[in-house]
Amino acid sequence: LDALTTELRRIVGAQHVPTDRDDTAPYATDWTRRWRGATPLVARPGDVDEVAAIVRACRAHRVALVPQGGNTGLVGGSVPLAGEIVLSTRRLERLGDVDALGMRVVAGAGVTLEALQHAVAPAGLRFGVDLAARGTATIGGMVATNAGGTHVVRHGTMRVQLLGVEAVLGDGSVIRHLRGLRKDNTGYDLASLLCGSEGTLGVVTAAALRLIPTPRTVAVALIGFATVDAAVRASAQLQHDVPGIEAVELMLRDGLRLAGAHLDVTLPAVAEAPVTVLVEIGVAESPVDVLAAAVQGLEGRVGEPAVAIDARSAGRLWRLRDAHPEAAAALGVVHKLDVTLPAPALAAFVDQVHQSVRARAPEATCLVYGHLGDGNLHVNVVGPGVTDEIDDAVLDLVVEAGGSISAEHGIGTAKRRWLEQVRAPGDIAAFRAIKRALDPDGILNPNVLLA
Ligand code: FAD
Ligand code: 2HG
Ligand code: ZN
Repeated sequence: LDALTTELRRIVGAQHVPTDRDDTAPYATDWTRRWRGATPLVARPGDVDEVAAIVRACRAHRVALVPQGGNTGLVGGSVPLAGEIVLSTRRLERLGDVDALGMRVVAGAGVTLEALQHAVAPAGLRFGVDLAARGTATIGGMVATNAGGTHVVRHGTMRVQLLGVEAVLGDGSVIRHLRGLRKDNTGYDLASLLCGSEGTLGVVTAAALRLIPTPRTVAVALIGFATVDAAVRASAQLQHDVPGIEAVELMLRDGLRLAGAHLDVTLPAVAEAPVTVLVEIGVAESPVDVLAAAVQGLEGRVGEPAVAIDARSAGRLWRLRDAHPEAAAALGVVHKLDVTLPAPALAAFVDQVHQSVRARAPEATCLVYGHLGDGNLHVNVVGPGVTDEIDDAVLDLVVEAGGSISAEHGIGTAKRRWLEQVRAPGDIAAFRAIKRALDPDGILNPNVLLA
């Protein structure tokens, strides 16, 4: 390791290879605090050549590395759990000029989502993926996890925004396809392959990204319902009837109360409903009329919806939704299950999951919220008696219902033991063949995805 440290210091400069425990500790614990490891050093390269040199050095010394961006991942994939070194991409912060005509931009892997949002806004453009960790999550990490977030229902996941990547593969070679054309059928789609690979195939160093026009007007409504079933039906009806649906998010009364208390804000009256749905539409004209008419037609509603048409009050409603993970984290170390359910099975699942947690850990808090429009629920379980057995019980329910055990956060370390049960043997064999081809010595993120 001493020889490797010397070599890495030569590559990136000594100041970018911290080895003191105090300096490396923040890189070794994840956002949830559930996954804690240790690392002998962190390497912080400043460009793609340095990344390639680091990967080659690690390969020569047979030392594994964990790529890390903002360290906001929620499945334990971004931290060194078995003494790996950490390759931090945060210095890869170069952001290219915004191409307003082609509606695209090239961003370094270390650019935060928020920095990207600020950079493209003056051109009347925005980025199709948004999530509450925007201040810290990086473009590289979002590519690596195929992040979803709150606008997938309209714009798709990270993969849909991706026009190309630059990356260093596990064998130290560089792939680069950053022309960023909308249509470009010239061979295998390596960007798509790297997207969602969770740092196991290559270190993403830059991405060419699709941008979208900022809608002229936006309206948000928080609508109350008596049951999850009514909310599921409303979600489908809204998506059928209303143009420009940007988000359809689910919250339950206890989660909203917790978020309100965490933010120290008064909740709108509709928050008293057992179930609430936050809907955003982005359209050219008169969003209020469109939304009001659509809301009137929904069955199973409770109370008067809170409606926002100016950015400040829309922001206030969104903050209640965004604060859910933070508010849950304030209760302790949260077990997070990020799952997709088929729409017809979603309401029953919400009941079953509460029952299942109550039976196993009666004093635990179980919060369910998420991206209703995509059938993506976040089950957060925290408190006394929460064990891996609860994770298993929840994921069993998901599999029985024909859902997915990972909607948007990935497999990471947290769900690795589940992968072989949910993917066909042929799929797993193909995964392994790809892994062997691109990372022949298995030095990239060895604790993640494949056992
Ligand atoms: P990290 O946490 O650093 O890494 C995540 C994974 O990607 C790890 O496996 C890591 O090894 C790998 N990786 C990171 N950078 C690279 C790179 N350059 N090349 C190769 N591999 C790399 N996720 C959603 O999908 N939707 C949400 O709505 C959402 N909301 C969130 C809200 C909060 C409050 C928090 C804390 C997290 C949320 N997340 C959400 C999870 C997280 O923000 C995403 O997974 C995000 O994409 C991670 O980005 P990051 O830069 O922090 O990556
Ligand atoms: C969200 O949608 C994030 O808020 C985080 O994906 C979910 O913390 C979670 O479980
Ligand atoms: Zn989410």
